[in-house]
Order: sequence, then C-alpha cells, then structure tokens
Amino acid sequence: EFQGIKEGTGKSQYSGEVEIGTSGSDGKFSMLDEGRGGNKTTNLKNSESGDGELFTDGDDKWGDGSVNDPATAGVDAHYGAGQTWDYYKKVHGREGIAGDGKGAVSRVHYGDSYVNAFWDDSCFCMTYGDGEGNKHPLTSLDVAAHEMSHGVTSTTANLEYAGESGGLNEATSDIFAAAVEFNADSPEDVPDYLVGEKIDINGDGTPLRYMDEPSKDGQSLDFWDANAGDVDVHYSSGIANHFFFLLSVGSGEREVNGVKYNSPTKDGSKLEGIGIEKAEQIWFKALTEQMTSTTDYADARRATLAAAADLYGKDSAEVKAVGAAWTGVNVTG
Ligand code: ASN
Ligand code: ZN
Repeated sequence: EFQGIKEGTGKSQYSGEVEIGTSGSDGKFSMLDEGRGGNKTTNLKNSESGDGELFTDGDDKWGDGSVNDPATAGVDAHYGAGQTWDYYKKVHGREGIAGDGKGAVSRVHYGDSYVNAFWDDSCFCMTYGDGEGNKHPLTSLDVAAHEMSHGVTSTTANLEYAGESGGLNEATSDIFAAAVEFNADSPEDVPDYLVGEKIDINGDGTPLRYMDEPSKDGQSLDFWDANAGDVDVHYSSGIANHFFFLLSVGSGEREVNGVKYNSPTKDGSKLEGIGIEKAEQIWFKALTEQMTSTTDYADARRATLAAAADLYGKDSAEVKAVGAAWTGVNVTG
C-alpha cells in the first residue's frame, strides 16, 4: 500500500507504470519520499562519485519507460526502494533498512556502461550502473531489493562477506529480492525465483541467477560440499537460494505464475514446500535473531530450525520441512 505523502506516477523500464513517493507542489516535485523515511533518488550523470543531483520534475509524471529519458532509471530505482521499504515494514515490522525509520539514497547512472549495482554502508546508499552500452540499467525491482537487503544484513547478523558466511550474506539478498517481488504491486514484473531476469545482463535474455537449480547459471553451487567456502560468494549463495526454493515451493517440476522450475535434491528426496510467506518469516527471524558474522552453512541449518521452532512449534511440520530442505541441499546437520 502507498504510504508516502505524495504520489507521483512513473513510467519505469522494468515494472510498468508505477506510483512513487515524491514531494513538492505544482511546478517543482522531487524524488524525495517523506512517507518512507526520506528515501531519495539522485542522478549521478555518469560520475563515479558524489551524491548526485536529486531528480526533479514539473508535473510529477516521471520517465518515459525507456533509456532515452534519464528519469526512467530513477523511476525504477525509486520504485524499488519504496517497494523494499514497504516489504520490510508490512511483512517483518521493520521500519527502514536499519530499522530506525531512516530512508536511503539511490544513485543512478553511475559511470559509463557499468554492469553492476552495489550497496555501501558508509553512505547508506545504493548505486546503479547503466549496463552494457548504457542500455540496461541494473535498476530492476529484484536488484534494488537485493542491494538494499545488504543493508539489512549488515545492520543485523552482519554476515562476513567471505567464505560460507559470505554465501549466506549473498543468499539473504537474493531471498529477500524474491520475497519483495512476491509482495510488490508491479504491473509488469512477474514474481519469480529468478534474480535479474529483467536486466538482460547476459545479453541473451537469461537471468543472472536461478534459485530452483542455481548451477543453471554455469557457476553457482546447488549443494553444499567441503569447498563451498572457497568459491565466490555469489556462487556459494546457490546452496541457500536452493534451500529457500525447496522450502517455499518444493522439489521437482513446478510452475509458479507461469514460470517453470525444476529443483533437484541431493538425496533424491521429494519435498513439498510450505509457501514463501512462511519461508521468508523463518529466514528473517534466523537472520535477525540467530545468525552472526561467522555463521556458516551448518550454523544456518541450526539457526533456521530454531527460528521455525519459535514461530511454529518445535514439533511442527514447518520445522520438519526446514530440516528436509537443508538435507536436500546436502547440509545434513
Ligand atoms: N551487485 C553485487 C552484489 O550486491 C556487488 C558486489 O559484488 N558486492 O553482490
Ligand atoms: Zn549482493
């Protein structure tokens, strides 16, 4: 639901026509969302430093839905920040990324053909490149939610960004990116268990990452093994992303919102999911109450089992499902 004091309309590149929280009055509006802690979105105009220039507009109708209008990337980023804010508030009772009611800054048009986006604790801001040829800004809803969720992780468990804890840090951002999509009101971004499916980062229409079978990207791990801590954190995250898919949806061939998945288990077990609504509650409680900077995969199994026991009872079907999903990704406890 909309909580800002002003509602502008934006034509985004990836989410269709959306409402965004703005401020101001006739003749001069700005991308400052007072209703969401003062989230604001600025234009770096290809610079790689500075705060950027706050987006302003005369009639509160932003962007044209294409890269030709610099405000379009602003719409996507501002919308993503707003939807992520609403998600944490509505689903987890958390006010803002740090839980203190304060908004964050989104900076778009970073550098030239920069193919990444990143969160930075020190500026409490996220920054988006414009992608290959400056044609595909990395501003889709899931990318925004992923980056902002790095801020949630660093103000809670603070999972160290290396080794297995780094994989769990990355997975936390992908998990909440999916959860934000499922809770958002985007007319065009179909909620799915894919990461970066809108930004065409590979140039062939394929997503950046797959949660049902992470190895489909060519590098991510589907299952835990003793070397999991040695690979890039964006690949060891596959183990927990896969756990989350199995817990939410189940194993084998599945279809959600018209998107087809096929999720294997290491032990050949056939799993039924408990739904993303419960799975995201379990992950959030584990992240905020159980995990620490050094949590590894074995600890994550214990943390989520404890969270599920707190939420649903120690003999609950949910606790059994958590254990079975971890076993399915070879975190056997
Ligand atoms: N977009 C990347 C991420 O959020 C940036 C990085 O590698 N830290 O994971
Ligand atoms: Zn990340």
